[in-house]
Amino acid sequence: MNGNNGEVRPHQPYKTVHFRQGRVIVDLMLIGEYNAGKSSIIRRFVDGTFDDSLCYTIGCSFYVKNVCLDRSDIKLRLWDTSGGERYRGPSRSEYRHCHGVIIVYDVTNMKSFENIASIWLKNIEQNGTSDLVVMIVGTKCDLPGRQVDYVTAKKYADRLNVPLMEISSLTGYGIDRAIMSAVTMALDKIIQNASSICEGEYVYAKRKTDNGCQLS
Ligand SMILES: Nc1nc2c(ncn2[C@@H]2O[C@H](COP(=O)(O)OP(=O)(O)OP(=O)(O)O)[C@@H](O)[C@H]2O)c(=O)[nH]1
Ligand SMILES: [Mg+2]
Repeated sequence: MNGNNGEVRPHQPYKTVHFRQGRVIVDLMLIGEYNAGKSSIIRRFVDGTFDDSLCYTIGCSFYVKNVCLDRSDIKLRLWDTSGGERYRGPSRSEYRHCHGVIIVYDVTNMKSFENIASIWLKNIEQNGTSDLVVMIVGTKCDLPGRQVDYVTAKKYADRLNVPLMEISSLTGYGIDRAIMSAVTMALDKIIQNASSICEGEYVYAKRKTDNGCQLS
């Protein structure tokens, strides 16, 4: 998979969304506790592989995969971040590159779940844009010794009105579904904010016209 630390311009809302030419870019950032499993999720989704000796992440870099949603090509950039003690979440300028955030916790580590409220959501509140879509993902659900049960986590997420899914990068369970749900949520927001859409067969066209947006 290709990491990239190059400059990426912050997002401006799309004036016209061109689905046909595959020019729509969706940026999702993964945040969460040190060792929670963020890089492994990206690796599994982008490369289809799992490495049990993955090194911790330093800084912030992105990985690209072209995905297809409702017959439209979308360029997905997944931003990997560090969960280390010295990094307590993305800065304002890092959030400005992104449409959505996936908060990752480890189901075998209660602290990684408790820190969602005390660190990661606070960080989003302080630095995130108002348009950011948020999803919570509990990973490593293949492992024994679970500390966070699904029902508790789901109730918590429901109270926040944020979707929650459990996944495993080792087995691949739930990975595609979780990432593609986040892409769909982000795309909905992009479309809501656009003033026109050039979509060909795109099924979102219906929703767009419902919102009073012009189709070209
Ligand atoms: N069994 C199992 N192990 C996992 C899973 N996901 C990650 N791991 C392991 O957990 C450790 C940490 O995974 P990373 O993906 O590096 O975690 P991270 O959140 O990127 O960590 P930082 O970059 O330090 O913030 C690695 O040893 C992974 O192999 C999973 O779904 N199942
Ligand atoms: Mg990492």
